[in-house]
Order: sequence, then C-alpha cells, then structure tokens
Amino acid sequence: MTDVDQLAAHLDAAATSRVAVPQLNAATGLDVPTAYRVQEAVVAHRLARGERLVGVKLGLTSRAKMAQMGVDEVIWGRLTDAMWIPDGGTIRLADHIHPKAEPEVAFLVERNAVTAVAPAIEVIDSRYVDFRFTLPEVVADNTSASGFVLGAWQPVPAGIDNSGVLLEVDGRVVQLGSTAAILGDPRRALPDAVRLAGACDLELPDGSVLLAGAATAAVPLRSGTHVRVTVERLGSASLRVAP
Ligand code: 0L1
Ligand code: MG
Repeated sequence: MTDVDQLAAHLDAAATSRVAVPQLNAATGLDVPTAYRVQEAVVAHRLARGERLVGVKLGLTSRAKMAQMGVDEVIWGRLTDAMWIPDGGTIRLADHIHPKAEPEVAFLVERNAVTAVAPAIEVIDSRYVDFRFTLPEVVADNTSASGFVLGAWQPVPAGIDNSGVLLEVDGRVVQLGSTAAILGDPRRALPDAVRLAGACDLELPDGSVLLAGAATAAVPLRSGTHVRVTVERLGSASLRVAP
C-alpha cells in the first residue's frame, strides 16, 4: 500500500535539497488517483512554509507528449506564488535540479470563465533522476512544476487556436510550433482543468492562473542564457538564467 505522506515528504525533500531521487519502487503500488493525493500532500509542504496556491497547470497536453508517455489523458498540477518569476526576471540553476523551459499560453480565470490571456514560459524540473518517470510518478511530483513567467495579460484575441510560437535561446530560435499543439486548441484548457481539478475537490478561485500546456518540446536551461517565448497575437515573455 502507498504511504502518501511518506512519498510526499520524500519528493518535497528532493525539491528543497535540489537532489534528484530515484524513480519510485514498484512496491509503493502508486496508481494515478493515489498519486494526486501525494501531489496534494507535496504541495501542502509548500503551503506550510507560507506559499499560496495561485492556480493550476495542465501537462502532457500535446499528442507528442501523450504518445511518449503512452497515455490519452492530460494531467494537472498546482501552482504557488513562490513559483512565479517576474517577466524578464532571473533564476539560478542552483535553485533547481535540471530545469527546462517550455513555451505556454496562460489564462486568467474569473467566475469560472477565461477573462484574459498571456504568453508564458513554464520552468519544469522533475525531482526524479534523469527526468524519467511513469505517469503516477510525475503526477505525484506535481507534474514537474517549478516556475512560470507570465507576459502581459490581454483580452483573448481571435485566432489563438492556431498562433505561431517561438522559443528563443540567446536570440536563436530553438523551437517553433503552434498553439494548436496545446489540446488542439488551448481554449480547451479551462474545461479540462475544471473537470480534472474538480475531481480532486479543487475549485479555481477568481484570479487563478491556468497554464494551458506546452506548444513545443522543452529545452534544458543553461547558465547565463536568455530565454524568450513569443506567441503570435500575444507578444513575448522572457527569463534569464544567472551566470
Ligand atoms: O508541463 C508539462 O507538460 C510537464 C508535465 C510533466 C512531464 C514533464 O516533466 O515533461
Ligand atoms: Mg508545461
């Protein structure tokens, strides 16, 4: 039987010590519903340190990532205020294990509706060795959530279902995609998030941030680099990695 609190403490210790842990032993018997209970307990450690829940993220939202994991359902995780990185802000590799950045679209949720949209960068940082995990393992690890940058909020424009997306590192385009890679249309993120989080008794209060998912593969973050995401019709968001 899975010891939810013990696994949560194990994953939280990996995050706070910045030392990756091996994939979990099959003997833990972790399944997806139990993994969401572990995730809640992992995030409870953050909340006990004074962090505040500010939203949710969806993961495995592209056909490519789903096929890679052999699943046909998206996963979701919790975002806290401590994960927020100001647009143009700087992060330190030493505060992470092996972080990667991916281009996303963020929505602002109020009264159960989307009221604004922004270009975004998600920093993912698996707490498992080599960024390798099974589906329950990554769910328990809060879907690798580590940080997020939000560009400027604006009303949702027409055409956001298929807008070009660029991920640049030091001014060089390293990933190119479309928002259509996010669930076929990123606007599907809200009903999916409400359904998935609702199944775990979590509602999205007014002002919640919703990271809809990645439009391209993630890129590893290296010291001293500048990362910019540009989403057609929405503009850009960026971060710097300290040298
Ligand atoms: O945000 C994401 O799509 C990541 C979900 C977890 C899988 C990963 O860490 O690549
Ligand atoms: Mg993501």
